[in-house]
Amino acid sequence: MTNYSRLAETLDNAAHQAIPVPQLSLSHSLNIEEAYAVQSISIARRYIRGEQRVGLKLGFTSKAKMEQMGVHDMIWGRLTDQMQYENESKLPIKNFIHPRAEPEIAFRVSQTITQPIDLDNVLQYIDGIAVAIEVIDSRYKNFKFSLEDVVADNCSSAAFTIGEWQPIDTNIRGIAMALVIDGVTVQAGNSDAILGNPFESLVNAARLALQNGEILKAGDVILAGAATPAVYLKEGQTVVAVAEGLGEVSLKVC
Ligand code: OOG
Ligand code: MG
Repeated sequence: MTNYSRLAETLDNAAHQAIPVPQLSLSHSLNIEEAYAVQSISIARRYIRGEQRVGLKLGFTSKAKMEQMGVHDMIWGRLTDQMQYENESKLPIKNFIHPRAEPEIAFRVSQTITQPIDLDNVLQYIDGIAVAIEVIDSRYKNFKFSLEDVVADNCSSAAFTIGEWQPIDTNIRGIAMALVIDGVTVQAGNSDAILGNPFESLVNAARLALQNGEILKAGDVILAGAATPAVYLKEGQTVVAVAEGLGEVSLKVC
């Protein structure tokens, strides 16, 4: 029998110590439910250390991301307070293995979500929309993984920062999104690359949360998934995510 706790400990230690480990799938044949069980145990270790869950993220919600990583299913993971950085703050690269940044849209939940929501009523459940940077940092060597590997690894979640919250009537359909490093646009995309409509990401996050007993409540943050491929970060860089109409948000890699 597979020892999920051992696998969870391996991944949690890899994240904590910033030392990569071999893909679990090289030695274990986990199915997707088992991979989520490993994720849950590994995040529980963070909660025991005092970290708080502050929201959820979706991954592989755009073709650009799926193609970059060779993985073809939507995935979800947990975000904790320790992963959150202030806008314009320093990101200490030594805390990460091989971090990459991607431009994202963040939603802030306004009330507990107790039933599935849809595109017609999503706005009742949020009170803010913002541009965000997600820093992903696979705990696997060479940033290579199967779908089950990445799910067990909390979908590579490592850090994020959120720009100023904007009113919920701010347009996010078909807006330009970009990642800019040291003044050079290194990735550019469109918000509708996220499931055809970024609000779909919120609908799916709510559904997945309900299915998995992760109650979304006021103040929780949802990261919708990147519209563009992610880019490796290096010490000394300033990375900025820009989304038309939402403003920008940045981190200094140090
Ligand atoms: C997995 C996380 C994917 C996104 O926005 O699609 C993700 C990875 O690419 O390592 O965060
Ligand atoms: Mg992401």
